Amino acid sequence: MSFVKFSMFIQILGLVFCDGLLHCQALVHCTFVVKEVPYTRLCNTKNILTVNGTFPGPTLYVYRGDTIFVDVYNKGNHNITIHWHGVKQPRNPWSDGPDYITQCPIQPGGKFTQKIIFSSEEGTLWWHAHSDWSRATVHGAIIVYPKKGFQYPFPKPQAEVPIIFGECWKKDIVEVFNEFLVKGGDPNISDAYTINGQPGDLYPCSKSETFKLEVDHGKTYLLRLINAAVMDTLFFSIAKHKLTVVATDASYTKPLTVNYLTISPGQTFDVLLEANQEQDHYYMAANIYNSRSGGVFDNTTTTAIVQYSGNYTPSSSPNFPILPRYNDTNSSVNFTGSLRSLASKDHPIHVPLNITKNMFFTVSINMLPCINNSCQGPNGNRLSASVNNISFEFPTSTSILSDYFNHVNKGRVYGENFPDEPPLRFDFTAENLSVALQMTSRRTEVKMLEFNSTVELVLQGTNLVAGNDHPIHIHGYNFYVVGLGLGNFDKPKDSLRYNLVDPPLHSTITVPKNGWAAIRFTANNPGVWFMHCHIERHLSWGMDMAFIVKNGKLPEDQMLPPPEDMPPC
Ligand SMILES: *[C@@H]1O[C@H](CO)[C@@H](O)[C@H](O)[C@H]1NC(C)=O
Ligand SMILES: *[C@@H]1O[C@H](CO)[C@@H](O)[C@H](O)[C@H]1NC(C)=O
Ligand SMILES: *[C@@H]1O[C@H](CO)[C@@H](O)[C@H](O)[C@H]1NC(C)=O
Ligand SMILES: *[C@@H]1O[C@H](CO)[C@@H](O)[C@H](O)[C@H]1NC(C)=O
Ligand SMILES: *[C@@H]1O[C@H](CO)[C@@H](O)[C@H](O)[C@H]1NC(C)=O
Ligand SMILES: *[C@@H]1O[C@H](CO)[C@@H](O)[C@H](O)[C@H]1NC(C)=O
Ligand SMILES: *[C@@H]1O[C@H](CO)[C@@H](O)[C@H](O)[C@H]1NC(C)=O
Ligand SMILES: *[C@@H]1O[C@H](CO)[C@@H](O)[C@H](O)[C@H]1NC(C)=O
Ligand SMILES: *[C@@H]1O[C@H](CO)[C@@H](O)[C@H](O)[C@H]1NC(C)=O
Ligand SMILES: *[C@@H]1O[C@H](CO)[C@@H](O)[C@H](O)[C@H]1NC(C)=O
Ligand SMILES: *[C@@H]1O[C@H](CO)[C@@H](O)[C@H](O)[C@H]1NC(C)=O
Ligand SMILES: *[C@@H]1O[C@H](CO)[C@@H](O)[C@H](O)[C@H]1NC(C)=O
Ligand SMILES: [Cu+2]
Repeated sequence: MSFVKFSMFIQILGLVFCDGLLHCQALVHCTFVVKEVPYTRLCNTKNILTVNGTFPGPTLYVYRGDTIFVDVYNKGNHNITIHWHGVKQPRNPWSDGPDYITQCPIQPGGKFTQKIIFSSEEGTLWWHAHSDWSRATVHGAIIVYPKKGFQYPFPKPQAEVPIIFGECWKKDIVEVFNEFLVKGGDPNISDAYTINGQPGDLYPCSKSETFKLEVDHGKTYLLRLINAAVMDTLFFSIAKHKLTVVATDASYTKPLTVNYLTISPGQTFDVLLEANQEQDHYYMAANIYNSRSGGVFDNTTTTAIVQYSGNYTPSSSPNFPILPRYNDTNSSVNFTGSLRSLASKDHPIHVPLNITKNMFFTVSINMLPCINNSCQGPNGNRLSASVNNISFEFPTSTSILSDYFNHVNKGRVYGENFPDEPPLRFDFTAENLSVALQMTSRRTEVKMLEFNSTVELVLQGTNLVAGNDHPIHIHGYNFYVVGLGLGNFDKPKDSLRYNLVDPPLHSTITVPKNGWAAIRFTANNPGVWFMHCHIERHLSWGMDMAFIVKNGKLPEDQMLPPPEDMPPC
């Protein structure tokens, strides 16, 4: 096991342009020079919160099984926490990051040393802020190489390139967030999507800085895709080139060759790109997959360029890829449903077959009564969201983890009665659902799980208020997606069609609009682990809950003690 220390400085800077991505290689002590670079994006200049002055922030490079330490210094003006997305952190929820779930925020001027324990992850992950919506600009890639001496389960690529999708607003994200809280409706839509921090040619003021990937004809490149967008699922494609998915959420898949892919906020894909077309320049592009009917959405398109090396006369403008239409649910579900685990001798899978804990959770958009008659949700209500009709309320005085660990009187900031089932069975995906069903209420409830229980959880989307896709992310675990479908889950019928042979292993799964996903995992990582929709407005509305996985009997099945420098509330 190698122990490496990195430092991160969070600062507010003028917008900076990150020319390529800045790296921090495991085992090598590296220094970043933080500097301000004048930059005008989307024809306006503003300040953004970053790590080390770059957007996206620095990439962390580690080997499978490494443990690293990151000293996070908050030199900005906002409370912040950092989450290591998709890193299971065995027995160590202390460094997981979601504010008021596992820690109090790092306040301006504060510092927190986070210990990040990698275990079976291998591939692409990412880190991001986990407090309010600051993750919009506070994020970066994590690349987990195979252990030294081991190879990828595919031919070694010529080069590896993080492709990080972002989403930005002309206004400060804090203003957008605060206005959203006050008005109780949908937040303003974004003004642009980005690839590695750049909106691309199709936006004003952005052409010259479009991200460019130079390729040699005949070589293969590993693209490490990360959707760090705040709200939106994206379709992605490269003109005239096929993409071969080889991993998702840092777990290998059977090679899946596609013309486009769908990537939800929170998800990552490792994708091989073979530079096998005519020497020329080609667009890679991403735009929204918006499953919600009606309403406005950001329908702009972000682009980057794939540029072949050599002497040739390129076509006058780059070829443009064909992307599915914004409302093409079939294309979205078809891609998600086509993924399979590699499930090889070197990369075996362990799907729980004997289930000891069955749960069924509805994920819904809801409404709350408006207390001051000025809310912008439907019928003057406040928009909200829930899991099993409980709209999650964040504690404010301490974290759930701290309360749990210190055996504070049960019920101080959370209850232990999160239900296994929704309070009411109804036709979840019916076209017209009564307003009475759409209302919800707010509470802080967790689900207690016995150590080592084998869990099946069916996540059911509903059509309350507005059916929508929900990319559900679970901290501390990844899980096998044994089934996925549209409509209401029908256990006798649908469970017969489960894939128990090579289901994909995810840490974020998109529950399709008016559809369901069935997942399985073994609850062998003790701690407090947040589960939430990775669409930020849904998270803020309460589409969240937490699991508390109890300690096992053996010392190695128990939570590690807290570090001494946990940020205070
Ligand atoms: C961030 O910047 C600090 C100070 O400039 C530097 O020491 C550190 O190595 C950088 N962190 C990473 C992850 O590159
Ligand atoms: C949100 O959009 C409205 C209408 O376009 C505009 O008046 C308002 O200033 C915007 N707010 C923010 C924070 O961008
Ligand atoms: C309405 O109530 C919400 C929630 O308490 C509050 O955030 C908002 O400021 C209020 N709006 C007005 C106009 O008073
Ligand atoms: C995108 O939205 C704009 C403004 O609402 C509209 O004029 C345009 O037609 C839309 N484009 C597409 C491709 O839907
Ligand atoms: C998608 O939207 C177009 C109009 O923009 C509409 O004609 C089409 O029927 C929609 N498709 C689906 C599957 O809703
Ligand atoms: C989507 O797929 C279903 C089932 O394959 C089919 O019935 C439906 O017509 C398709 N919808 C569109 C818009 O292609
Ligand atoms: C995806 O679409 C292809 C072609 O229409 C079809 O053969 C395949 O079964 C679909 N897969 C899923 C998972 O829907
Ligand atoms: C399944 O698990 C239960 C509870 O742990 C146990 O009693 C039972 O023997 C197991 N069944 C099989 C087939 O392993
Ligand atoms: C749903 O409600 C709309 C408007 O009230 C009505 O036109 C439509 O027929 C209803 N659909 C169903 C399936 O009841
Ligand atoms: C959810 O709970 C609220 C009260 O908190 C109730 O009014 C509503 O009918 C419930 N909805 C469902 C779908 O259970
Ligand atoms: C947990 O499950 C694993 C695998 O099924 C088993 O090897 C181990 O003994 C179990 N531990 C406890 C404490 O039950
Ligand atoms: C920052 O965090 C502290 C500790 O939890 C809290 O008291 C304070 O209100 C927070 N500040 C803001 C602006 O949220
Ligand atoms: Cu959601």
